[in-house]
Amino acid sequence: MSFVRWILGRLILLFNALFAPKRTRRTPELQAKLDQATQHYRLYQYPACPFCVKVRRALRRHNLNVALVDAKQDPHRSELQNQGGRLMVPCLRIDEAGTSRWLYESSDIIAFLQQQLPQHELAAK
Ligand SMILES: N[C@@H](CCC(=O)N[C@@H](CS)C(=O)NCC(=O)O)C(=O)O
Repeated sequence: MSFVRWILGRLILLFNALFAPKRTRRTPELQAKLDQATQHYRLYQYPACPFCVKVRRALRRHNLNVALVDAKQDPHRSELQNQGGRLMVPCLRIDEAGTSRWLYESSDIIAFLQQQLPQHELAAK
């Protein structure tokens, strides 16, 4: 069973690499502004998890530079479990005003990230 899961994981990674979405292009000033906001975010994920791939594809499509951490490795694994409250990926850690917010659910993470985009880009989607 774990072998089948491993094969499926490799297939997901292969298709993801073959059909990678095109990155949104924006001015350096606008990109720098977004990079400033996203430097406070960190995505806890597993490389071959389909829900994580979904979020990583959205990050790429929207050209958002968010640090990725492998939640299988410590200290990330225990941070996610103890501070986030659940060992489930993907989870977006949002560090703001001295506190961390832990956002689970791939669709909610993508919706949150889209809210950070400039209005004109959202209108074009
Ligand atoms: N509905 C969730 C599903 C996420 C999910 O099932 N992730 C798996 C890895 S592929 C997981 O972390 N499972 C552990 C658990 O559910 O406790 C989403 O869309 O993000």
